[in-house]
Amino acid sequence: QAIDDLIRALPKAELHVHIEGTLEPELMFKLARRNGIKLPYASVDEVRAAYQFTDLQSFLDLYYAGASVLVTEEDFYDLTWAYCQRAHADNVVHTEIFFDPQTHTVRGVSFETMLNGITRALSDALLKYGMTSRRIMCFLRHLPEADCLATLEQAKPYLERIHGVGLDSGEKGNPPSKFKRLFQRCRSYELPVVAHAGEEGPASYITEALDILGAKRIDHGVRCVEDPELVHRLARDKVPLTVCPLSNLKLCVVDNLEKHNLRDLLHAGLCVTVNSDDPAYFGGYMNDNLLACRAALNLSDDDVVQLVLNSFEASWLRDADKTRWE
Ligand code: ES4
Ligand code: ZN
Repeated sequence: QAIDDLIRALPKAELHVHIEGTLEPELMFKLARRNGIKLPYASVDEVRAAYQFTDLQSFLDLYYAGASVLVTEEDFYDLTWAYCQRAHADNVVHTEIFFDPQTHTVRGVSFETMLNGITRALSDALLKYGMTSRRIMCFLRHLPEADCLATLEQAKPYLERIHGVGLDSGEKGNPPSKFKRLFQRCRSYELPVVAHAGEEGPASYITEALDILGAKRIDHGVRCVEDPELVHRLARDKVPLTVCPLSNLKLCVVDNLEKHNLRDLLHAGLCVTVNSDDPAYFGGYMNDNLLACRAALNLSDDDVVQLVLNSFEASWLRDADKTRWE
């Protein structure tokens, strides 16, 4: 189909991808062997077979376990470079990558190790592909606010290399209001804020992310439809939503892609974008997500072009002072 060729050919920006979620089973095994770590799986096929999730938590358990193979700077480089190559194949020309320092610092992996590996791969992607990027540090919301505040203090020497902050992990029972002081401090450091909200949690978490955390972009946000006034506000204020359709499907946020509200939200005038979230776990990178939505929701050429334009509009690409050519 011509529209599918258009999807593949268009240059795109990815705004919602967890670098730890790009760890393909093959690389997981390679790094486990390299670091002498024993995995609870016998083969790559066994790992893939385990990826049958019932909700966000059932995924997070495997995602955090998988990340334990990431130890050295080289590991973070290999992970990030593999993602850049794969994203480049999808004509992703700009990417804003989440990383979860708390997943690694608890195991004794330093900020220096993580950031050096990630940064070096992203600068190679700029040199080799012309791919621009940003790094967004996410806090794990299942942990106490005090732990997150300590992580922010640990990050202080590295803020030159961190373009913004986010909030991820288990949403239910961990409302944005739990992190009011943390994000107040982030804003005092002039770090732009994004937050996962309205993925599994209620629409009120989206409102809290905007009003209490000062989020300028909402990750997922699909449950906004439960509050029509909020939908109106998101459209009026052009608050971007970084939607991840195959993620929503794999984590049973929607029963099938035909029922996804992406197209409705787009037609309601919201700045909706399509992203891959944790592509190694959810079975699809950027183009897979767009192609699946095109088929399931019968998207038009105009819909596809609007989604892609939105990805650049919602990006931090035009914050030119934040472009660092390292
Ligand atoms: C995540 Cl899909 C999703 N939701 C919340 N936190 C996450 N961390 C990695 N993937
Ligand atoms: Zn996410």
